[in-house]
Amino acid sequence: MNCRSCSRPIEPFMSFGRMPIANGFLLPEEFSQEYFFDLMPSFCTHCGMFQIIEQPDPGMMFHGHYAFFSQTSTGMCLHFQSLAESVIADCLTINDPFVVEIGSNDGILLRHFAKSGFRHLGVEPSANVAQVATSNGVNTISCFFNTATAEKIRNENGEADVILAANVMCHIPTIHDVISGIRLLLKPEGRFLFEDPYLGNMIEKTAYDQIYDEHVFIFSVGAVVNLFQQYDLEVIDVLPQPTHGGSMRYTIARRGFHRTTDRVEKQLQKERAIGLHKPETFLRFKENCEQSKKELMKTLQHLLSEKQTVAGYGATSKSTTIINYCGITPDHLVYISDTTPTKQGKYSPGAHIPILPYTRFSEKHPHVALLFAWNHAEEIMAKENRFRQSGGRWLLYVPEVTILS
Ligand code: DWN
Ligand code: SAH
Repeated sequence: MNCRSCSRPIEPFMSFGRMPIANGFLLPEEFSQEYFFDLMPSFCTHCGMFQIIEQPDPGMMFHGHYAFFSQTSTGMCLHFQSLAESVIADCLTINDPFVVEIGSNDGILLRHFAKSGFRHLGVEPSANVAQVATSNGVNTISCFFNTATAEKIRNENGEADVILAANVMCHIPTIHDVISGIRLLLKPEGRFLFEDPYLGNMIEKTAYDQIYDEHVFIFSVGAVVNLFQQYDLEVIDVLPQPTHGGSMRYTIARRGFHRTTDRVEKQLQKERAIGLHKPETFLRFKENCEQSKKELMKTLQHLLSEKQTVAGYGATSKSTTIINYCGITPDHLVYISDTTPTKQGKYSPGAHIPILPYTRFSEKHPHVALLFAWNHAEEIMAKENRFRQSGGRWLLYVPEVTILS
């Protein structure tokens, strides 16, 4: 296997074992045909790109019944409102600008541009979530973004002033085709802003649940600089974000068109200081994952032996890695509650734990709730304060296995 960024040979440094499609919630009649692949992370010692070796075909993950709808979190709605406001103020001051978003999902970000009357277009292959955006007045085409899509958009609308992408660049294995497309579509002085979960945070918190089929890459600033410089594009700014457990926002532009902030070099220095370029860092991460798994299973076994009811909270994509790597079964978790109607009534990928509406959780609290949506902890704990007041306990596993009473 060769690195998807620099083409040098790469090897896995660990295996999480056989994994199902992370968002592949399913019905009992589908259990026997469930698809599995080997989830093996790898780190390219040449260019620093963290990636998984094998990824299922994109069409198996992103299709007409994709299970993740971005607007299920109020915190994320506020985050994208604030991103839209800063893009409008900083990048769209010229006459009749054009904004393109890659992976626009249900329109959580683009709706702010639509509402303010800006020319905009979302590119979203998962037709069901794209349909939600369209029905809310967000211009969306349902296809994968690549060079051919970029050419078509440019021919029909002209070049883009800004291209946006949140939590999607890390999903796309054919990254060179995507960057060629961005270069083709962007005005010479245009900017490409994207954000994704940050490798530094994942390593620091042992948040290994960021590793699943959709996340073919987990980026660091060093790896992103190396990737884009192959296209004479440079990282002109980086800005850490609290979203999804710790993300990084990157601003990319054609070399020489914009000033680069000091933050880029500072973050590169920080990455060197924490050893993000060293294989030893990933071997330590592997040991931390194994330790975290042991502690989580010890805690769940103990709760089971004490006859405590444990339910999962949030049927996240991330939970698929935790559940299947740790060996969590319906004996440990009676159900997982989730607010997404299309996940409810189905079963979790691999372990087949029932997904129930969150009303089930509030009507009859379990003794303990395993918080799979830990990245939304603040929002969820505020909303569910009755759970704790009535003696319920949250079980967390990031950054370490802890029970909050
Ligand atoms: O990168 C990705 C990010 C943006 O979203 C995608 N590959 C897929 C997805 O990842 P995820 O499923 O891990 O995302 P979340 O945002 O952690 O998922 C939250 C889940 O929890 C949703 O199914 C909704 C649910 N939820 C809930 O039941 N109650 C969420 C909140 C905030 C709640 O209060
Ligand atoms: N931007 C949203 C959605 C992230 S989930 C947010 O931050 O909440 C990832 C999204 O990217 C999915 O909706 C998926 O269908 C889409 N996607 C995956 N591959 C893509 C590609 N090649 N081009 C455009 N979108 C893609």
